[in-house]
Amino acid sequence: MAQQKIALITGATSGIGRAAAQTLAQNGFDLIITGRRQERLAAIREELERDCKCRVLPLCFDVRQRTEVEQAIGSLPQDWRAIDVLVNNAGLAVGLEHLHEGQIDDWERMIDTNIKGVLYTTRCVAPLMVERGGGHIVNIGSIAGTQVYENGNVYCATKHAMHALSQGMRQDMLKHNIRVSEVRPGLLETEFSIVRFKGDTARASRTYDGLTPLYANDIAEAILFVVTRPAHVCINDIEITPTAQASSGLVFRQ
Ligand code: NDP
Ligand code: 8X3
Repeated sequence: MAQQKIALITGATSGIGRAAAQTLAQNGFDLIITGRRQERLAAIREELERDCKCRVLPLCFDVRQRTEVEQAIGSLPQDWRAIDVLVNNAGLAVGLEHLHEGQIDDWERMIDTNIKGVLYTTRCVAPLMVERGGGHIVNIGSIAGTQVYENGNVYCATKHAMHALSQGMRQDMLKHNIRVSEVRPGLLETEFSIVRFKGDTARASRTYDGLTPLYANDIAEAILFVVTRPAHVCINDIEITPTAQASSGLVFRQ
């Protein structure tokens, strides 16, 4: 029997990553799920192994910590090293202020997670794909990767970096038969705004007042589509917004 494909998803404890884990598990993938919240990883593993009959390996690490990333991925058992799909999803926005009033610690968290975390993870996983002669990297960018909105300054800059890195990866991986795709959502209701507003759930929920946002499953379905195209097809870039959003700064609220 052919071995199931293996997908490694960063930030699988919540939101898009968690939904992608479930969707890929339901569609025949074995999964390496990562995040910092150990209990959530354990619960998701149990649920997916029970409901989807797939194999799930949890790896608990902080993508900002280079040695943690290297140790976690370096410690993968041989039969988990054949990673077919890497979903670089772990990421966050923290704060929403004019630049001259911004919190420098918030900027560091976003830059370290959204840029350096992606680089550390990709630097560990891509060589395994090169060794095997193929693979697929799916980067979760954002409409904030091509547009900028007031107060979004540093978050938008990190997602612009993700957009540039996606294109750079595609060029560098070309001769290694590694596809690189970017999926770029707009307004989407997950724990994202709760994190951005540092636990202020009332403020977080106002982000979605008067409109139907995207939900994590909408993006999980797009990820599934991207990774199940025939081998000669690479979906380079998909931008997805709610119907009520025309651009970063233009939403229609009832
Ligand atoms: P959630 O907050 O629901 O999920 C974020 C995930 O990232 C969690 O699993 C979290 O896991 C993980 N994560 C965050 N920081 C770290 C870290 N330092 N190390 C390891 N894992 C980390 O948000 P979303 O699902 O919405 O966000 C996922 C991606 O989608 C992000 O890259 C975000 O920028 C992007 N995005 C989100 C949009 C939105 O409006 N929601 C729109 C466009 C793009 P844990 O806390 O357990 O470590
Ligand atoms: C998150 C989308 O535009 O709300 O990446 O910042 S946005």
